Amino acid sequence: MSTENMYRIARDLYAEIGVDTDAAIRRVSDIPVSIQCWQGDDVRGFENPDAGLSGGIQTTGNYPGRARNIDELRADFDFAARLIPGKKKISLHAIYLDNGGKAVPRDEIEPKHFASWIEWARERRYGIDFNPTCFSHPLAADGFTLSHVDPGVRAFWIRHCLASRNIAVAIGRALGQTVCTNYWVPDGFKDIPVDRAAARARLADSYDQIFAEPVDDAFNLDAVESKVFGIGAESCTVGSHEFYMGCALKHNLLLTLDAGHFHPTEVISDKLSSALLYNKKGILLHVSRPVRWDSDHVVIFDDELKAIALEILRYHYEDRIHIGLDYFDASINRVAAWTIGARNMQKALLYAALEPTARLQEMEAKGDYTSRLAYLEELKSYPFSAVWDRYCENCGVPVRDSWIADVQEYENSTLSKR
Ligand code: RNT
Ligand code: ZN
Repeated sequence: MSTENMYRIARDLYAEIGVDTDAAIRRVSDIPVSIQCWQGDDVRGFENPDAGLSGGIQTTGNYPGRARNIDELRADFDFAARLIPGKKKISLHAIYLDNGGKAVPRDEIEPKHFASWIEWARERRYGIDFNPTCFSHPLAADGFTLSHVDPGVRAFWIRHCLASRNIAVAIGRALGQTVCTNYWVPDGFKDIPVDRAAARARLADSYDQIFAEPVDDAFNLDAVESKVFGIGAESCTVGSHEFYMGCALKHNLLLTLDAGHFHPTEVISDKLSSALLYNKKGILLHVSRPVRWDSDHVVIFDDELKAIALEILRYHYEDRIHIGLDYFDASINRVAAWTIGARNMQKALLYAALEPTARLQEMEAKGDYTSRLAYLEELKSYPFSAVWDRYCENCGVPVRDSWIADVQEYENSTLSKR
């Protein structure tokens, strides 16, 4: 059925509460969402796909069809991208390098190892984000990298981060866009340490070295990601939230907030307006779905996802909040996982763009909390889905559930043959 009639009714209904649905669609079409490459192959990469995933993060499940090489990953990503509306970036990790079959030590990676990614992204008008990979490596096997007690190991990871930053700047220059480079290290203690202070001082010193030289903001923005705990590092995470709040302010970096990296009743939607007051640079989001722990489930259209989107749009934070997805589920079709999560992120942004925020804020300012609650609840049953369908149609991507059959077909013809 065509979206036209339903959209017309929805547009009129939203107009009655002062919301311009066409403007909402235009607004959301301009917000890039960075999609994590690592959903496609269970965070293995191409450095050594058989090396297990380490660093206290885990993919569970063995659904058939994971991408085994660079061509398969790109083909799968392209397939998903055709099903997802909106502006896209791909977030790459250093281990997704194109080394032409020749092993390159992680502290020697160069922009040329990402040249084919740049060309691929340029043709498709995708932006790129970047991540040094400080896990799944023999020198990270004991759980420490940038805070390692051995100066030689620590120096190796500093060189890897510097090499990654250099690659990110080169990508940004080549594509004429801004890369967000995210630093996350798994460093932490399984059991209660007696010198967490020294570990944190070493981590701080590593970042002093990594961020010593400024780079051009137009091409690269560095971001640092905290965490509360990891598997095998339950007692103390060296790079805690407080650590990185200070680190980001000191070095003028983006603060990365991952939805799964806080205590289970804490939500990142509430943190944005506080963090941005003091951190003028901005925030990188790792939108994820923690189920009881940092489980990295596929993002669904739940209250917290809507709250994140609402908080971004209510205060016009689009320029300072960079939206990235970070989840990895190996128990379902991975192309579907990409599509479901990214469509949901887009859906939440559009949902937020349809809020009559100024009116609600007026009620709140007057102390009329009754009306605020009443309207917030009534808004939930406005015909949002008709606007969403229209947005998908405008973007030339499948409307409603029609994409599911496409993915099943791709599974039958391609993924299941791997
Ligand atoms: C780990 C962090 C980190 C990774 C990716 C692969 O807990 O969330 O961002 O998930 O870099
Ligand atoms: Zn993350």
